[in-house]
Amino acid sequence: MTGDAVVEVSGDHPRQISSGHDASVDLSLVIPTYDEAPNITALLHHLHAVLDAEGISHEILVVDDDSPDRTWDVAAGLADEIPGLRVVRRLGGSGLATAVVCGWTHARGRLLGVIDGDGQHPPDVLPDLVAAMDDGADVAVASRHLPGGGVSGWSAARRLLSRGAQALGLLLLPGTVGRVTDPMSGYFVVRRDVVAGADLDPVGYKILIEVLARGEVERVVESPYTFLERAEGESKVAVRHYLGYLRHLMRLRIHPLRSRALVRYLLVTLAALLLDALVFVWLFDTRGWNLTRSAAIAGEAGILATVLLHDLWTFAGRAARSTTDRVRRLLGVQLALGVLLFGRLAVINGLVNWFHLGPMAAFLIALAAVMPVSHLLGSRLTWRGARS
Ligand SMILES: Nc1nc2c(ncn2[C@@H]2O[C@H](COP(=O)(O)OP(=O)(O)OP(=O)(O)O)[C@@H](O)[C@H]2O)c(=O)[nH]1
Ligand SMILES: [Mg+2]
Repeated sequence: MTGDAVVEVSGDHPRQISSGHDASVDLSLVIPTYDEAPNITALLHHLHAVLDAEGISHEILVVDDDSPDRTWDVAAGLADEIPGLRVVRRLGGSGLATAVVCGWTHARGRLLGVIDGDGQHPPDVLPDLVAAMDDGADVAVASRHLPGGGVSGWSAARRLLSRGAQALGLLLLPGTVGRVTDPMSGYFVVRRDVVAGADLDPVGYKILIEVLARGEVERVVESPYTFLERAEGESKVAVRHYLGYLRHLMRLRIHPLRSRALVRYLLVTLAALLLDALVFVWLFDTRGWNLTRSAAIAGEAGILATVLLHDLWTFAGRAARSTTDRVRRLLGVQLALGVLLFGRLAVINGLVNWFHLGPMAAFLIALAAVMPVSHLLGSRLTWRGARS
């Protein structure tokens, strides 16, 4: 009796969240489940009642990893009573965070949310989160660590582990983990377009960290809540989840090395250096201009090429596109690279005057030594908001 409410998908489901949404659905709430049959019915009724009472148009997507206790089947049995309920039965896949992303790829709403399926996240906080989103937040997080929030019935060891994990996150990813009081929260709402272009690739449990690290997040708002005790069923938290968390942090730490943005970064740098060299050869060799002037103008050409290419290509669609932003970036790169350009001129002159190198050799050495670092540094500083 699974009915039409169940969609079966395979584990290696695409991760791309589309940018288009259905105007009639405000919130798409995903509930990742594994063996939550004893909890899911009460939770679904409670959620539906709260959202209905608040007049929030919604759909609820239960994403179940083919639970042995047939949670998906139990949930699907409620589809007639709870309009907007859909069940995704994932075959051959596992993991809380990827289940959430899978649910979001099936979602139709303007806002994408997530809540645990075991009743530990009180549904009554959901309207606060949606209200924060309506007030302009990019992400609204339910937090245990704000005044008014907390955990009930956690042992000292579990509190310590949770805080330890947070501290580790702060150490490795301060710019991401430090943005919220409760980065471990599995209860939050995000605007669709914040994650639509992002390549979400989470490991383990901590989907919020993935969203904060890879999404286009400007404004985060938190609401306090108390993490309730699990009513029925068993926790799935195991030692491997702590290891998974560590792997997740490391992956995000080095993620610029894997991202498409970095490849473009490097190509732009290379192109700028090439242009720099060509302009220098042309001015110095062909036109016969003096060394310092040729090197300065060549360096400037490289800087302008960097700004232009990053804006039009590397971060196209990501960085803010207004003229003011462009001017701000141009000035930023100019400042950062301009200082190093002076350094380069000094190196060139030093090599020629003190080490008696030929001007071309001196130029090339300075180009190779100073400019790649400065281009990367300048780009890094200036496109900070682009979060590569
Ligand atoms: N689809 C799916 N859901 C999962 C998976 N692991 C956990 N979940 C669900 O994710 C939610 C949170 O998991 P829990 O095991 O309750 O983790 P927790 O709430 O941090 O820990 P406890 O306080 O011990 O319950 C629950 O709804 C689980 O059923 C998984 O591999 N796949
Ligand atoms: Mg739980």
